[in-house]
Amino acid sequence: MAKFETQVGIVGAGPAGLMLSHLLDQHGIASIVLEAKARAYCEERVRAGVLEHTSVSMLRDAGVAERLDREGLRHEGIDLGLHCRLHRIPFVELTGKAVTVYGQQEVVKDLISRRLSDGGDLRFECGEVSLHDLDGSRPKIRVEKQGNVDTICCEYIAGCDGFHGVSRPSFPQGALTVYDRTYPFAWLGILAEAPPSREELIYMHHQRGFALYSMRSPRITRLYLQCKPDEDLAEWSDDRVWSELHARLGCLDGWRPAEGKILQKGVTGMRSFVVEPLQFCRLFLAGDAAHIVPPTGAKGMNLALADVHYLAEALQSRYRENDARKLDAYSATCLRRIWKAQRFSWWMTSLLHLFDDASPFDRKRQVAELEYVMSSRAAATALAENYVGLPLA
Ligand code: RFL
Ligand code: PHB
Repeated sequence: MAKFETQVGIVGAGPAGLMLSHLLDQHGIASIVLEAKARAYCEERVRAGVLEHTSVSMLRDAGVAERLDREGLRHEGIDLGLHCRLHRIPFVELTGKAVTVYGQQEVVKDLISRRLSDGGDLRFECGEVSLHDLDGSRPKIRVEKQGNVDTICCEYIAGCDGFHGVSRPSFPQGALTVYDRTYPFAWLGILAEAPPSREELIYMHHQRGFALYSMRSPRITRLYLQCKPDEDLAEWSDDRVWSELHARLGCLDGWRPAEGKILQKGVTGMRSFVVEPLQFCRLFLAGDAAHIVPPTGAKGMNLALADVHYLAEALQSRYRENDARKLDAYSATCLRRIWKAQRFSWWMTSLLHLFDDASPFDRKRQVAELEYVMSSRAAATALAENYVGLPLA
């Protein structure tokens, strides 16, 4: 049984927890990061792939973008597809900004390596975590592993432990309001060893269901198909996946996604979820611990980074100037941006997917909306400015 002291205890070593620990360190604030999984697991988990302009700037300002700047793929637009007609949304022309394709696990690798080389205290495979004395002046994190119990005494705790973590359930009963929406479909995603055969992403609305063409690197493509929420992967042979991708993405100009060995296959559920507030006494939630967006707007990892930007700034004011006003405003500040990202992610999802319960009126309206975005500079600009990332301030 050992006792440790730190200023900020951070639960979770995803993008939110790692970036928070790094930003705090840059301001001389100590933290300990507790992560349930092994380092290799965190570094290999394939998830998000698109970084907003805003996130890239944040990673650059924090001095952790060296590899991102070398290996990240700058994308200056996306294609929207309607029944195999493609229409480009030119981000740079409309907003002056671009996005960068760079896997979440690469961001995680870069942050872990930087924290370790800076002497950071990251504890992987930490064991069972529980939070205590949250309403006192010294909240504690208890970590139990094989009968051994460590106690981390903190001044603040950051719950960055994702949707299934312990931080959100540690709020007292009734302290949180939940806003939740599930969607009647999911995404079947594959990672394929095939060089991208186009330079930009395609978001395709198709009568067989939505499809997304994406990529990770000059060697790897990432593709998704709208499927049932309870889709059985066993029914999806590699051949069936490719033939469905060709059916939905094959375009009138003769383009087809290049095939390659399928390295990974998975089904991702779709939901919109927010809790309010993000704070209980000295516990603060950030990232997926507080909110989930459907992946259609590519916002999840970006929102997690934005939350910890605000939290690091607030803790810095608290420690440097003994000014707790930003900390008190943390929840409201984040939620304003979170709800805008929620709205955008819901809108992109509603625009592009087939809804089984849609009436003929709904379907006509949906196609009209897509045609409007494809034909109006104002509508395309609204999409572009949300996709590249709303400003942080
Ligand atoms: P994470 O990454 O889930 O990290 C939380 C960490 O906490 C650990 N943990 C615990 N540790 C200790 N004790 C406990 N009791 C613990 N419980 C959990 C976990 O092991 C984990 O390491 O949350 P964070 O940092 O908030 O980051 C959020 C992002 O991971 C997430 O929003 C994105 O991946 C969502 N997402 C996308 N976001 C984007 O910005 N752009 C995209 O293009 C994008 N595409 C996606 C996505 C998510 C997807 N899936 C798989 C859900 C595509 C997909 C398919
Ligand atoms: C991805 O490459 O995994 C990806 C890209 C864009 C999205 C969602 C996921 O909207």
